[in-house]
Amino acid sequence: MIVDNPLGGPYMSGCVKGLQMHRVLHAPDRLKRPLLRTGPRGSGEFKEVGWPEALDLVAERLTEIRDRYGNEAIIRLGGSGACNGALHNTGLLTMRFLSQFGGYTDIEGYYSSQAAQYVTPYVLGTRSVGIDPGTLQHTGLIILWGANISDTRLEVPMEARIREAKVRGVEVIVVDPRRTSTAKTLGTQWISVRPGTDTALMLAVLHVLIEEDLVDRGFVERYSVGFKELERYVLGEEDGAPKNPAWAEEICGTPADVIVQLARQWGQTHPTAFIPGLSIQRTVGGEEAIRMAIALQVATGNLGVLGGSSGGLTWGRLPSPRIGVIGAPQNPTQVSIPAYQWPDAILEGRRGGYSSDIKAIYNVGGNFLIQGSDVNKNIRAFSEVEFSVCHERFMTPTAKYCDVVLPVTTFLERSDIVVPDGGNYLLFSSQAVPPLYEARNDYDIFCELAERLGFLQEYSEGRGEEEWLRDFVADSEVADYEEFKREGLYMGGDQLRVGLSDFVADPEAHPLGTPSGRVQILSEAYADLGFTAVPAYRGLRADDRHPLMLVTPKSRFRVNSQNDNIPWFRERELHGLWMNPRDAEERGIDDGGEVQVSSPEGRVRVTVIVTEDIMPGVVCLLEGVWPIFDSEGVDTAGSANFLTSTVPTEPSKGSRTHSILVQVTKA
Ligand SMILES: Nc1nc2c(c(=O)[nH]1)N[C@H]1C(S)=C(S)[C@@H](COP(=O)(O)OP(=O)(O)OC[C@H]3O[C@@H](n4cnc5c(=O)[nH]c(N)nc54)[C@H](O)[C@@H]3O)O[C@H]1N2
Ligand SMILES: Nc1nc2c(c(=O)[nH]1)N[C@H]1C(S)=C(S)[C@@H](COP(=O)(O)OP(=O)(O)OC[C@H]3O[C@@H](n4cnc5c(=O)[nH]c(N)nc54)[C@H](O)[C@@H]3O)O[C@H]1N2
Ligand SMILES: [Mo]
Repeated sequence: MIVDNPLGGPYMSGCVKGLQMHRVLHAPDRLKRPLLRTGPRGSGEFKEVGWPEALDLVAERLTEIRDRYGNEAIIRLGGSGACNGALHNTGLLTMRFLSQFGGYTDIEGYYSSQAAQYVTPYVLGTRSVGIDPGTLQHTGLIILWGANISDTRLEVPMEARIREAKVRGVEVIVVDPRRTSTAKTLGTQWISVRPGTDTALMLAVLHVLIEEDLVDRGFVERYSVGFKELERYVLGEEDGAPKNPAWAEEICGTPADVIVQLARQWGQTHPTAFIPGLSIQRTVGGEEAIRMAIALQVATGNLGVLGGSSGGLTWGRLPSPRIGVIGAPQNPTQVSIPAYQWPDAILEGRRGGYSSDIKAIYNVGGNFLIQGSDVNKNIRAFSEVEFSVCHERFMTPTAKYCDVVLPVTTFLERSDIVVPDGGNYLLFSSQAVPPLYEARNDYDIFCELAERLGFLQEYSEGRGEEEWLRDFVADSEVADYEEFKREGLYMGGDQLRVGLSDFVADPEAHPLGTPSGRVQILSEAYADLGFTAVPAYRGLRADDRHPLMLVTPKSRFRVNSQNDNIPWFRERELHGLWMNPRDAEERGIDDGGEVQVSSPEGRVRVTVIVTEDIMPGVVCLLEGVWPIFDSEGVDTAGSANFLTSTVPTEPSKGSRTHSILVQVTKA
């Protein structure tokens, strides 16, 4: 039986994906030996070969590509999967290898959080703006805005801390187009909002705060610049359009009286913890939602306050305990392309304004033929390169397009130190079983290749796993390696950290790294990019051809695309297109029927789930499903990224996988 580490106390509990990880380890379709492609790309025809033959081939092909086209002809893809290991880190290991090989084209930015990472420094001068979940014991109101905590967690102790607050009588408001499991189990109120319209809803909240004199003027004055200009925009003093609840209702689909209520609760309860999901910034104009959320936490006097929050992303936005990690030297070519547009960069190259012409893909810890937006385009990109290699646990749709597929271990087959996304603790993940079949660690695969290419000493520095982990701990605040390894958990001293609390305690002594030293509700630097100086609503509007808005959130039972090939996980949840009864009736669609979902980019066929758990005008397909193609090549499993677009949100060039317009018809 698998149990939680008792040292973690009541708040550190594993999730279903971790507790059931043995099903991944022992899955019958685990890759067992290296594979070379024998049929056309995507056909899934491979032959098994020995490790020496596979590695010789990879070393030879990489060298050929480099010699003929230069290092920047090789692109690094992936970097997730097992991404938070200090050693077995799919991103860092690949960067280290390709840098020492002379360089590569890197992907810059993040699928997860690019818009927020980009915009937050303009407003706050830092990205370190999160809260420790323990601070929720001091909160008076929790607003989960596009945050489905009971499925996505966003910090291990978060769910338990919210539940505890709710039991204490704290209201938990959930703002989401869907009535999620979070809304049902943690929430006290569900407020529905159309995707990508959060900025409009927040502007209307501010309108009410201003009208009802609920703005904390002293706080605004002391800690920010530009509130006056935002106020004028909100009141419509320049454009004659007040951003009031009636204005927002039309855009957001949220009733005006609900907006008024929300504003009153927010303005009257102190402190309020506003916890955004990452979802609100994976939209067209997602940058503005983050700017506006911060402005609201300033207006209500909650930024940097115990029990409050900054309004910026909370997940991963505080430092974890210092610990050594495997180093990745700077990429010698210094060439990179926006992560969200990697297929465009491959297909268009320098001709299309990108910085390199890409001829080879090195993919480690990524399944972008499911997870990348616009899968049809991704398939074309993978079809075009001269060479592609991946390290994988399974024959994923992406692996099927690679020339060489190298079988890797899961995290249960190796030891590592796991650095959480922002929590003040570290985990020691001890090897549970030796590597199965012929699977190898990513690290060992790169060592073998480095040896063939003449830089093994540089890559490994003569160290194996145990030596690296000891060295990492030596370079940390953890005193005793053996004890840490035995106990599996190291807790940092302070579990009640609030980002920006220094600044709020003494803004003169701890000014922000912004031009004014204060919160830039108005940012000239941002306006210089061609956008509004104060946050303003901009977003997609549905049209006649594509009248429905699609969201594509995470499944409780998958890590993005991981686990969908494993029946136990797949059977936990019915996959289908969520649709409100009103939209279904309009189209003569019955629950359980087959529909076609089409966007400007592509189409899928899928079963429909007619439910009141999604608001009218919005449909939902959980992301991460492995496609099943019919004879015409149309996906019949409902894999969301056949419908998404690689046109990013600007200026961050971030993903917008929650801003998709679609039409749904009976199949
Ligand atoms: N179980 C599980 N947990 C995960 C992951 C996983 O794959 N599975 N993935 C991890 C990763 S990589 C990341 S980046 C994070 C992502 O974390 P998030 O981005 O927060 O997760 P999502 O599920 O995309 O969205 C959360 C909720 O926001 C709602 N939503 C979508 N668009 C909007 C919008 O425009 N406005 C509002 N108000 N709500 C909206 C969705 O309906 C959903 O219920 O989760 C992490 N946690
Ligand atoms: N429509 C839509 N698309 C999305 C999103 C969305 O919300 N909606 N979310 C986006 C987000 S936030 C993210 S982070 C991306 C995630 O995109 P990906 O990173 O492509 O997602 P995963 O499915 O987690 O793929 C990781 C792969 O790594 C493999 N793997 C696991 N462990 C290891 C290991 O130790 N070594 C190696 N070599 N491989 C390993 C797994 O088998 C899996 O195939 O997807 C993005 N795509
Ligand atoms: Mo992510």
